[in-house]
Amino acid sequence: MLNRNANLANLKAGYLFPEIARLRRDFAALNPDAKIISLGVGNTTEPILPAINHGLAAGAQALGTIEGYSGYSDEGLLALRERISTLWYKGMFSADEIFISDGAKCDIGRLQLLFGSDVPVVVQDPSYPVYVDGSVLIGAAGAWIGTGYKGITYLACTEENGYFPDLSKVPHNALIYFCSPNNPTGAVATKEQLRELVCAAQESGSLIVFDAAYAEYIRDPALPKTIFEVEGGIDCALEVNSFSKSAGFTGVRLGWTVVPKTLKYACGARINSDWSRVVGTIFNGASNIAQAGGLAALTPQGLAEIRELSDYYLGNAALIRDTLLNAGVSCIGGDNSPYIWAHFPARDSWEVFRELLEHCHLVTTPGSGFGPAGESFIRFSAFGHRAVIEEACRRLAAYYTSLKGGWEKSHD
Ligand code: PL4
Repeated sequence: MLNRNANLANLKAGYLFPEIARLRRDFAALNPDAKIISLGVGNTTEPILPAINHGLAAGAQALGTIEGYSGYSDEGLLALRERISTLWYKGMFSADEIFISDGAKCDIGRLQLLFGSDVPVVVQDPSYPVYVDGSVLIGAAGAWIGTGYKGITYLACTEENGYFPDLSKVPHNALIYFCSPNNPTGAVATKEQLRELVCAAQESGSLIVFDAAYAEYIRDPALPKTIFEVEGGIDCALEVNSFSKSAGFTGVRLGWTVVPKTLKYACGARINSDWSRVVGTIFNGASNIAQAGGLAALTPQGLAEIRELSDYYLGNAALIRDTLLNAGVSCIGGDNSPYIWAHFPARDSWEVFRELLEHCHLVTTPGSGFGPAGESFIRFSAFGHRAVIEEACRRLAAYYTSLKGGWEKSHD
């Protein structure tokens, strides 16, 4: 019999989102008449808009013709890489610094192979659980000690620090995961804050993995959409991004990673060359149909559709946020991101999760699933059909009204 990879045994619990899906199933089995609404997993719900969908369909059609057929394209279509460079980065990267992927999450998992198991890992707390769980899988997280892993530095992002962490705790030569707009808090770092982050990385010899999966939700033009807007970012950061939440490609699967050639390891070798080697070895390229859709998404019409779709979800977010605020629940996010981060002081996140499921038949995500600083918070996702979101808001409002005296008083 084979030994189990010891790193797997180090995982504290099941992956957050399947756990939530399991709890939903259990509740539905016991309450078959309940009309459960999910504001939990950040999964898109709206149809792909026409110009982008036409790109996908045309991509599929082309495969049935001699001229249009294509096979493997490991590194991604040249035209797509060039368009991403032009549109997102003002042409500052050559095509061989942009790698097309099957999604940001998949690249985050593969990126961890570059740095081995000895690298100190830094995360915003709270943050998307893949950064921590992926680090556990490659043996970089160490043992579980109470509320976190020994090898991970958790940088608390709280109301007190405006959801931007104290960077003085970044260890030397670390891998820093930084997500803006942040999942789950919805907070977006300002340009000045990203400058601080870049300085902290440079001073500590660290590398930033900047996750910009929600950048298309930024509406405030003063807020940066990429780490490369900040001087020095190119020397200490790589960036992952995705078509999932912008074009509705959560199921189609398409993303990209920028690995500037300026990035080097301590030994002087180029990170870009190793990344090319890693993806060339264990990834066979994104679907050519998805890439045809990606190209369509980056035409003027496609970009207008991205805007329309993200506006729709931001409209949902505003409804949820206003409902919570009217009920006296303090929350942030939802203005430049599809998530609302709601505070339930002194409450256990999972307890609030169960309460919302039982009383409102709403599935949410408990904040503690995103890190220790997420305790007492609940993340509400704004992905859903408008009518469903409105119904969820009615239930929330009715529930809080029924608590007579308000949410906080009934839970003192
Ligand atoms: C549930 C900060 C969602 N099964 O679709 P991808 O791979 O291009 O992007 C995934 C991703 C990357 N970076 C951030 C993200 O928040 C996400 C998606 N997160 C959520 O509810 O937090 C979907 C989660 C999915 C998963 O595990 O990713």
